[in-house]
Amino acid sequence: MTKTSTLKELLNQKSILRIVGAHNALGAKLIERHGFEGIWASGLEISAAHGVPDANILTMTENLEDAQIINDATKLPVICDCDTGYGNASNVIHMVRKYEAAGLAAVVIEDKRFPKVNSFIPGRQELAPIDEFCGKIEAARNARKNPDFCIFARIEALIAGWGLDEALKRSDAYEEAGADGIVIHSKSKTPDEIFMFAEKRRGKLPLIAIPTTYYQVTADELAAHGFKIVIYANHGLRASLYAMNQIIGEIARTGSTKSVENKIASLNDVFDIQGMADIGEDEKKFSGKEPIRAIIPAASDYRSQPDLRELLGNQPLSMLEIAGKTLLDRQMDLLRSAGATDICVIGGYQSSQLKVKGAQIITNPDYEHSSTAQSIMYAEQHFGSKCIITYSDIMFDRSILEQLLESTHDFTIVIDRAFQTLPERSKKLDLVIVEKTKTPSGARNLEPELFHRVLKIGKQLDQRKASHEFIGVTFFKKKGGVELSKRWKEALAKFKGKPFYEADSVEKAGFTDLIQYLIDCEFPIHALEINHGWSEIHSASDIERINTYFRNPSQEHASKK
Ligand code: SPV
Ligand code: MG
Repeated sequence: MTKTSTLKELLNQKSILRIVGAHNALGAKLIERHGFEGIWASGLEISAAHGVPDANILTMTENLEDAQIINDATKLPVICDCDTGYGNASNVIHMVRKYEAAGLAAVVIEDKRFPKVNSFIPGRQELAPIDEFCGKIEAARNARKNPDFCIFARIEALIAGWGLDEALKRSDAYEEAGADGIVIHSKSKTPDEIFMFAEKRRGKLPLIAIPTTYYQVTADELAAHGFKIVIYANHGLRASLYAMNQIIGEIARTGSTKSVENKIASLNDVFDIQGMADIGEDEKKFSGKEPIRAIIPAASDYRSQPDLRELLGNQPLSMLEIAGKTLLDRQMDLLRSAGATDICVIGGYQSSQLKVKGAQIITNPDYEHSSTAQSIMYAEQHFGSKCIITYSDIMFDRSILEQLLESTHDFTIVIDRAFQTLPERSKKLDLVIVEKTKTPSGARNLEPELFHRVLKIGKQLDQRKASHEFIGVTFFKKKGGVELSKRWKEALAKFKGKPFYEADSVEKAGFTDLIQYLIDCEFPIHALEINHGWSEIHSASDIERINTYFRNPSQEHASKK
């Protein structure tokens, strides 16, 4: 349904229509939210918003542009204040064509001389001769394509001090000329003269009141006196002028915004009225690019590692500085450079010391009695349709993430085959056994075999049988995340207080225990095979090596591009 027919339909209903003035999209949206039936694109509001007097200083084009912005922001029909029609009958013809084509519901033209001034400015309120104004109404009728596009005639006789009889005479003439409604404007402090007008006029056209000076009147009283539309013409503008003045003044006086913070709309209110939520939804639906999320479980207390105790003091490992930047910031840079937009860090030990910009921090309050599986599951809400998990005690090359994000599998971990060639490390490694490759022996395989199917994962696997080491980086899609949540809940219920794979109890399960559970539940876990390109940070020598790597600018450039 077009807005012209909406307005026509509303006019056929019995009750009075309540219309509120706006000068921009924000006001229009608020008016709609509060359940009004339409919007008045007010000349006073629009000119004030442009910082100029309401005296035909703005051109028709400028007024139309703002009316269109208002119209686009709302489903409500917009009735446009078109002053005197911007000139003579020829200007009115052009104006009606433009306003109708723009999808506006109605125009109001007033019977003053061009250039007009606002009706509440004393002095210069000059009326146009009746015939001349009737000519404008006829021209407007003639110019419109759709008879539902309303042309309302506004009588300024009471404003100009010409009295009730002149107003009534004009009402008859304008109805005769084909107007669709009559605005009877008044600057009286009471509604008596417009009530008198309503009682005495002979015509049948819908009557419109603009109760600016006789503000005590209610919509019901106006309806009872035969009015069909009430326009609260300028209250949004005056409200915002008042509020802005108060707040800006208070900031000037106090030298801070502290005292005004709870007197103003919150940023969330602003985002809400701007439709930020819709944008998020639209982007999800139409951008074709799923947002990449990331989780960094950083809850562990590493002080039990002698090398780290001294370096860390009582900081979490993530706050360790590596070549002038914290480990956490380096991981954030890496994740962001691979396209992760939504990063969540799970704190635990000294989580208040986790300082990071642009990431959400969630705390695992039970970090001392739980482990990585529990910490990761604290961020369950964060999984989404593409999610990277990276342990907080590793650094790796960006190319690994790029390859990982190419995985077509639901759940992919990164495994390194170089571990077998390295000297033995003090820490127990997360070992992996993958399915043997299916390539017939002796034949070449054109496609590189990057991804393997994981059969076993855990610290207690036989090192001679293990083919790879899990580096602590995982990527899963929606199905993988759903499976992870489901199996975690199931395991918690089934193994409550009991050993769970390599953990003393399910509550203390490591992430690899949970992955093994998924494998045993026949959920396919795949692995991206790499050869070096990463390091854990567990000892003074690890730190030294990584510092050197990042201090060498050519290497840093290569890894960050
Ligand atoms: C306007 O809002 O611009 C009007 C109504 O014309 S009033 O200012 O009350 O005259
Ligand atoms: Mg006006």
